[in-house]
Amino acid sequence: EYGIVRPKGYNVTFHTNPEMEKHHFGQTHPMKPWRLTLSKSLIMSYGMPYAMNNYIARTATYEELNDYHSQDYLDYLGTVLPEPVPRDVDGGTNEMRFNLGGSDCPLFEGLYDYCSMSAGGSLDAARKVCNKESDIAISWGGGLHHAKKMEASGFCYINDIVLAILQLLRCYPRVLYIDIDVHHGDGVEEAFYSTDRVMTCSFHKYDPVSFFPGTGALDDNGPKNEYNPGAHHAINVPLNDGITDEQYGWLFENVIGSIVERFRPSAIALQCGADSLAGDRLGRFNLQVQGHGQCVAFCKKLGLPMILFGGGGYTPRNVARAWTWETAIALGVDKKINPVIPQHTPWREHFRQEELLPTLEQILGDPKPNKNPQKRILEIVQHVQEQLRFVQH
Ligand code: ZLS
Ligand code: CA
Ligand code: ZN
Repeated sequence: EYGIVRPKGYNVTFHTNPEMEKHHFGQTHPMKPWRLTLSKSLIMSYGMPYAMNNYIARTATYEELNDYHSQDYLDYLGTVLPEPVPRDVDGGTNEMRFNLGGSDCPLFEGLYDYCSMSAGGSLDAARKVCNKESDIAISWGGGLHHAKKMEASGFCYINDIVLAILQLLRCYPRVLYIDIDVHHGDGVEEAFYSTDRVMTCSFHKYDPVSFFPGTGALDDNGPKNEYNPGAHHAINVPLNDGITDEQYGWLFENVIGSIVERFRPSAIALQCGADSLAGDRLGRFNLQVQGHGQCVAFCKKLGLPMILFGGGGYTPRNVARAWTWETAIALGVDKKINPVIPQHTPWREHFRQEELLPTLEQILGDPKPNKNPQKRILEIVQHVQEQLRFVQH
């Protein structure tokens, strides 16, 4: 009926938990877990579940979360209720200690369950890739790249990516982490600052004063000292407002191509934050679904085992479009997708017919002026090449 068949000898696994999507950060908060429901229903409308193995993500256990996060932090995260009575503790409240309960990282009903489901999906994905049951494993509910060992940050409480990469390191010697969310992947970078088995590479809007989190400058490449094997293993691609598909695609292929040549990763973890799309409520770029998906297509062509994570994305219908398109790319059915939205798509009213998939001329958002001079783009590529010379091969 859909013309979508299971690719022979190639396994894509899809990990989601419908319970996760029911959580709310609060009325005005930009993070809307129901964007996952919207994405999944569009993916289903195209018949894609027939071509992949679908799993309900487990909730991660306390012990699993403790592989990265501290007990202090987890214990507190597990006991806090919405709007807790502030308690006085030496040096401030626990909310202050762990950056919880502010407007970015509010305390909401079922917070601990939400976090353990997001982490559970990404851990399941990593295990399937480890035991070769999956060539590409998808965890759109994960990708929460800002969470720290003992601190919540930027809508992220538990760093499912760090936990998943720790799993991958049990069976693969070297993992390349790539982050195309519009924000800097600071939490993942920090977690692997001192190992040469993980190289991290984030593309992001960079403005140290006015754009979150303010880190990820071009010359931030990991602490440099002779005792740190992780030096030079953090790559940052700081960008300005309005970057286009063309520039971004050229940069991505150059930077990732050079990294792969030098670092020779054995697996890839790709965070596909959709807030780098044009028209995003928090984003600043001009990327279209086509350009965003091109990054996934390029990584797939490398032929390495891979996990695709979600991440940011604050204009829900565009998030659904991008992650649907990228699921199709993972399955290798992107050429078979009929751009006409199937009649029976739930929430069909969220999609304007002509806007759905990049096979039709679709422009997301009002184009912003491009503040990325070509000279700077070349400078970035040159700096990355110089950093890579320090990497052992
Ligand atoms: O990468 O910029 C900040 C920090 C502040 C400014 C905003 N106020 C509320 C807190 C202090 C300096 N935070 C960013 C976090 C962005 C996280 C991105 C996550 C990810 O995509 C991965 C999932 C930020 N930008 C925008 C907001 N916060 C923000 C916008 C609107 C609102 C509503 C709810 C809360 C308060 C009003 C809020 C936050
Ligand atoms: Ca990024
Ligand atoms: Zn983001």
